Amino acid sequence: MADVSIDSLILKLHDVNAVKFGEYKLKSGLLTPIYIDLRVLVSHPALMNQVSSVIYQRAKEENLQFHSVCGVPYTALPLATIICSRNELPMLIRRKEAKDYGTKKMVEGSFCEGDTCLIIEDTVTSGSSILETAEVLHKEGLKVTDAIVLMDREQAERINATTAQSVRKFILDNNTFRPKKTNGSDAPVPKKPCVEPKRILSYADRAELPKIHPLASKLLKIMEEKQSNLCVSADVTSNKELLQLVESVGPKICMLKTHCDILKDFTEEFSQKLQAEAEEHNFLIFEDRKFADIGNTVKHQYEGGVFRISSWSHIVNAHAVPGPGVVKGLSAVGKPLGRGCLLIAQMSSQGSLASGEYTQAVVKMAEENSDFVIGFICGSKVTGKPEFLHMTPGVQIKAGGDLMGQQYTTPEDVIHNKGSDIIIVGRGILEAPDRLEAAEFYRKAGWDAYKRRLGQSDQ
Ligand code: S5P
Repeated sequence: MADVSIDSLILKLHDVNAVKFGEYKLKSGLLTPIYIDLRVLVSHPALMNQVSSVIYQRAKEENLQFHSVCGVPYTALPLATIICSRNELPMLIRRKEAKDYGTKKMVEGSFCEGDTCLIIEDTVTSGSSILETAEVLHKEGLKVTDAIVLMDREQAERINATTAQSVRKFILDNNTFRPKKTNGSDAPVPKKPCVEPKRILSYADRAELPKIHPLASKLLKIMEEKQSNLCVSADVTSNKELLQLVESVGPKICMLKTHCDILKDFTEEFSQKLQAEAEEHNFLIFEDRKFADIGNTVKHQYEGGVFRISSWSHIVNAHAVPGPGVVKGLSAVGKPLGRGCLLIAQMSSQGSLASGEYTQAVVKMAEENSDFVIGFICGSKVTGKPEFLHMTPGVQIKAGGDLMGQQYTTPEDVIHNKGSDIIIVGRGILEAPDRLEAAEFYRKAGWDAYKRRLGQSDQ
């Protein structure tokens, strides 16, 4: 790769208005002699190549050791692509937003757990977008020890000179950035060939994790024992029909999901019968109540009223919209009883607002309350932490949806491609001519997909 003259690069950046000299007012009100905006770079391929070369040279000068490169979206993404393509380095793409239900892995590309990833960024002010990217990579098990930044905007904007010489100085002086909030060590990591693919833990392995919640562990053991990652969504309207359904599909499922408020004749006696069925057939009960109020209110809704949900349901779920108080309220009732909660990180319905940053915030809330939150309702894996369970509704073998926004995806897609753990199937089974046969079909489809995920597809 040809050496790039920094001076000529600065002049060219100036020519395309990526760097402007003059007097510019910052958001803070201060005046600065330099203004930097590298987003225009994509329209100037020769310049893109030069900037990429400067960044890569810097990585070589610093003798940085890494297995892959990730550009902070969006401006640095094409820069990382050029660097990786020219130098035949593996690249990873960090998804910035994951808009569509179920499409999101947050990091695209192949890597091994513990691999080191170098972050590339065009400009930096506070470093927050680098840290954000580093956190996403960390969640997936990657180490981040270094980031290369073309320009430090804060330092550039503070300098008092208007000459290219000064710009040259800060490009050369300030473009290796060490994210502080990472768990990775600062010591250079020896580059090792990625011989072993990232090992995917089995349900049984996860049941034994030291930090696993006892209820999550119990569910994972049931799944392994019954070879079932199927949860039937018992959306029927009478106690009798629900109990008949459970007697029939009980042996096929790891969990039964209820909506007790659609039952026309719910009684305490019925809830006792349901618990007995759960005991007999070895499954957990998940009341899909979707709590979404302040802590004090959900506490009453969970414990009292007609349904007394906490007395019979092992698992409940909640929206994170109210903030962590909703978990605190539920936890006050459920934790002493050994219950667990799922947070709704994404929804299967069209136009759902639970995506992107919201989903990320939900994951954070779960991590901060892992003594009660055992997992997520989601379209795909939202965290790399194996202690959390991922449960996905909107599953049917035929694609499509209903007339009210429901969107379906297949067991193979949910479990194998999207990395979720449990398929939740309602009408796919309830509307089948033979519910037991349909339950066995979905159990097998979900389990086969899980085996393929583990790389045991021939079993
Ligand atoms: O995002 C969601 C979350 C849930 S819990 N989408 C959903 O469909 N659900 C629930 O899963 C929904 O309330 C219903 O009980 C079930 C899906 O039913 P199906 O008949 O469409 O499979």
